[in-house]
Amino acid sequence: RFSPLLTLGPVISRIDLRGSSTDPRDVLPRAEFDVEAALEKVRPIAEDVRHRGVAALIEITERFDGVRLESTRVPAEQIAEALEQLDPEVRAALEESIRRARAVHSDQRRVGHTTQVVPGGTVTQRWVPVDRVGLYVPGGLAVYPSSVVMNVVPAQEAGVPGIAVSSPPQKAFGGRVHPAILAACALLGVDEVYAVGGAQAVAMFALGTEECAPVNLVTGPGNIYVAAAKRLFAGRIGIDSEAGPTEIMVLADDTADAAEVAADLISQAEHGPTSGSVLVTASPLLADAVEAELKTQVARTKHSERVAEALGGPQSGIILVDDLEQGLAVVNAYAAEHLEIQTAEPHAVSERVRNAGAIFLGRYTPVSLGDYAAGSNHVLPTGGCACHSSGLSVQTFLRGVQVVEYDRAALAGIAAHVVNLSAAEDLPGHGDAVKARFDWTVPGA
Ligand code: HSO
Ligand code: ZN
Repeated sequence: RFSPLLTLGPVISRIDLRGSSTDPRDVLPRAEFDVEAALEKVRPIAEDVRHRGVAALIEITERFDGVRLESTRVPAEQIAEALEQLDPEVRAALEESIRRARAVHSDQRRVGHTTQVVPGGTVTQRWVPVDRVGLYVPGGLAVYPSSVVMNVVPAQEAGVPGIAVSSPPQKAFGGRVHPAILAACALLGVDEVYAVGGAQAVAMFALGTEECAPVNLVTGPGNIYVAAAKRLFAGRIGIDSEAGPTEIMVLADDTADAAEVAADLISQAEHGPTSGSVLVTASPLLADAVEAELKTQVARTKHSERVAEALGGPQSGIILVDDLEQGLAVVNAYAAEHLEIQTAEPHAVSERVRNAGAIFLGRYTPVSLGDYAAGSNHVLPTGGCACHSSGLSVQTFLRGVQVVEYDRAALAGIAAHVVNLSAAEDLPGHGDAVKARFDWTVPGA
């Protein structure tokens, strides 16, 4: 295969940080992902859905997806049919992926805990699933039945009673949601599916329509318009983090295999031209070898054009560092969605990583294993959000509720402190609410 992009310049840029104290964030910008600008386009869509519900969704879908829907809800027969027609090998793979994800996510369930603060005074932390979630599954350059698994399994393991999925209808599949996505829903026992994509799907979930009851929380990755719609409705509903383009950072030393590292960098670049693929190494030898491998592998990979664009973009690069120490500084500053550690002692190195969405240790743990079937979740914080957010888990779908109970003696024991603090904040009514229980006199207050 010949890709014209490959002849333009180096397959990936080289950034030499050796002997320099430059902040790596300055040399490796994230791909442009201007959610604010997308908000302008999303607002009128949201307003239309608010006022006209299903009629608006049908019109918007016709405009953006070129599909005229009868109803936004996918009929049960279509879901069943998709499962019947699913390739048996894909079915077996999805079933194993679901099994492993369930094993991991069921272990994440939180049990409530009661703390006895003083005799007669307790605080119980209770974990309650949200009532209803909307899970978005993108269409676009690829289809993501695996993302159905990654959204639905933690919601189910959290005990969410109402689970709805939405995904854009595909012209190429007779105007239906992609059959692999429908089949994944069927395997997971999800029967509430909508053929709506983009910002309009988030608006449908957040506002509700004649066909879809409003949800409490929307999760799942999507394009910039989906991210903008999540931002628009955040507060009214809960959201997971706004998903940006996929990223992989590989921290490697001389012990790494250049062909494998190159294949891993390409695997995530395959998601689209704005994906970020970064190698961090103190070994110029490995850097050269990976670059050479990228050249040959990019030329023969199926989606070479978008892979070449992603690798050639300013968000990708090979970063040369002095040593592991500086490599870790780069890793922690970048806060990658996916971090692979391909070094002699991956465990020890991993202990020193503070910022990463998920960490993949050693040669036999490529990111693509995690994308499909490790049991881990593949909906992870991108764009540096790993320094404050986590990937999807059971916890995403739970709320903590504190249940507080003090008896008379326990309240008496703390009453003076409450009254004195309320006076210090000039909120004496707070203190009075305690005093009222003790004939308005509290010793020591
Ligand atoms: N790497 C993507 C997930 C994915 N890969 C789905 C393939 N299918 C974001 O973590
Ligand atoms: Zn992937």
